[in-house]
Amino acid sequence: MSSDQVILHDYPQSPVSEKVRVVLGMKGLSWKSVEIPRLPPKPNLMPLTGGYRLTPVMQIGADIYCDTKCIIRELEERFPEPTLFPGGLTGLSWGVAEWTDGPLLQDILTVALVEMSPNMPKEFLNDRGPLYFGTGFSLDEVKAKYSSCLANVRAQFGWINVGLKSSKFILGEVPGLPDALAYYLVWFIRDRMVEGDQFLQQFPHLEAWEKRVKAIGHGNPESITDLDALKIARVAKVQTAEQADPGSPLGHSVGHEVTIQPDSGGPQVVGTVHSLSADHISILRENKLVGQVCVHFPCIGYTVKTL
Ligand SMILES: N[C@@H](CCC(=O)N[C@@H](CS)C(=O)NCC(=O)O)C(=O)O
Repeated sequence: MSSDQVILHDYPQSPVSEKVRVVLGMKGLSWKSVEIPRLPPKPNLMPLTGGYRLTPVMQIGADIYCDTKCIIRELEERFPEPTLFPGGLTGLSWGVAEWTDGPLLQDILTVALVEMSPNMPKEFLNDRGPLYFGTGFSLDEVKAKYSSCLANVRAQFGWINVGLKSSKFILGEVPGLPDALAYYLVWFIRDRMVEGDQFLQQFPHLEAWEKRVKAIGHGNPESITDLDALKIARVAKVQTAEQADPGSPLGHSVGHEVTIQPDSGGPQVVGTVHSLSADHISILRENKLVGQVCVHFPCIGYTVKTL
């Protein structure tokens, strides 16, 4: 197996994974897919991530990438052509992610949860409610925000629609990261909103673009089992070199024992700092099922504490 073989731990219904699947399609990659459970426990993912439970997770040998920011950054690094940043618009594209994965996603999560709640199994609601709306989650409070969130989505999809009047993709004539960032949200609304098809009809340029992005596809995925993925990690060596970040305002240093936790909550991952930059933090961990792995996180959206 090539040392760059991408393994995505995902499940078909995951919108955030759809963002990465589209990026894999843009890059025309052949990749392996491990279908993981939609609810914890995820017993054959935890040895790789050390407790991180969100979806998707990317594995390349014994290197484990948590969060789509980190995954996409690594994909661009390893497979630079075709670039996700046509015209060199790297900074702007990551800025777009702060909007699409932030306030726009939050509006859409409100709409989707309310739409799905009548048919949602109790254990799913009990998991996703606090995950996306905090520990004080109340379905009634989320329902009260439905109309204003739908109005927000309408306004923001309207901006994208207008922008697509005169160009094939968001940045111009070729696809780039902002297309994947916006597409997964349209995919999410179409799939989860009962009248999603009707809602989206008011955005004709966006719908035409949606077809173009869909046609890009997902590259060439092939299913493997979670046990295969654990074995691949076990026989691989960590590829990431040690890297310090003397400018870290938080004072993190290679060799420190730290905990890393998503700001949205969930278990802390414990490990030894191995590689740092303004954008990422990578830690080394040991587990008897997989040996030594390097687990990578973005800095934004995660809290790191030195032990
Ligand atoms: N910031 C994370 C968010 C990931 C996320 O919220 N993913 C959803 C799936 S679409 C999730 O993890 N849901 C709970 C689960 O799968 O256990 C990222 O960009 O990867």
